[in-house]
Amino acid sequence: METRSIYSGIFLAVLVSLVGARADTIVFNADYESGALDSGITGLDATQATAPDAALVSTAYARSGTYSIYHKVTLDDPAYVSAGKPRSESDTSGVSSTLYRSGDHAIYTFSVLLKDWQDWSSGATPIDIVWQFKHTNGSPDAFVGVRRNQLVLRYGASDQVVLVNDIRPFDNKWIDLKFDIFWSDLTNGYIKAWVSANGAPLTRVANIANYATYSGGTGNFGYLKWGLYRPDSTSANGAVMTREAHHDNISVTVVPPPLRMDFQSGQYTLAWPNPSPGFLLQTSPDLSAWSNVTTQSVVVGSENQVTVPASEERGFFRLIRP
Ligand SMILES: [Ca+2]
Repeated sequence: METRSIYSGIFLAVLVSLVGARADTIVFNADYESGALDSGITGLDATQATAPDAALVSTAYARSGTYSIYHKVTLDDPAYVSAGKPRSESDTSGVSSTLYRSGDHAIYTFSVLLKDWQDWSSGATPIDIVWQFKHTNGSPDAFVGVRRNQLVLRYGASDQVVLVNDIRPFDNKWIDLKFDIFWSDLTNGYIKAWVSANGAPLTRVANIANYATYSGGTGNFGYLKWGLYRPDSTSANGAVMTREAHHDNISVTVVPPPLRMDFQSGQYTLAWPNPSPGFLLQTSPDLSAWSNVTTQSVVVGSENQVTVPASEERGFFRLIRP
């Protein structure tokens, strides 16, 4: 019986990791194929700007299917201003599946097309932002924008990674981006970034590790914004008056925290990082019907732990964010 229990434990451990690896979940996908400004997603806001062409669903360019979303900002025109700055941005603060907190791990993709993008030649160097990981009540945790003729990722206090060194060959071409981010208010966060311009292979361009990724603001969550935000661009500093961008294929894939298991003295201990906000431990006898583990987890060191008796010959566990 003892041998059998140990075997069962090993078998289970293998399967736990298998379930964990398979449990990545696409929780958000805006491809605009509904033809609507919210891509058919309740709570997805397209813009706060009032100009009729501040945000449009467009068939002029599409990374997938027929449609993308188009944003436009013209300086010195209040119809392209919101919250006091020239901007027109989609905003997921009303889409709960996209919100992130310290302890979350997710993979983000989006494609951006810089429409007839006028080159920078000299003078002031404002940044035109096309994507934000926006922390509430404060600065973004990270953002992507065009400065001079480079597509850059800004993160931390004022750190920067170049994503595309020269965007000038890529006017009206799609640039695909992928970010793998562990959000943390401690020093164990990371951002990995990949870029593909105009159909080239996806290439790793950033691997920023061991810093507090979740530290831009003091609010209790972050969300996503895409479009155009031109915080430093003015006609007085010679910035290009009108900028336009398309976005498509915006997705969020939630990666569950790693689940670890020990077997000792006839009991299984399941452990995963604390905090892991929103995640529930579930069990299944057959990988088909899943139910929540009702035993309350306890915090031990940096982990949540649940101990369950090894009374069944087999069983499966997973972490899931419903
Ligand atoms: Ca599309």
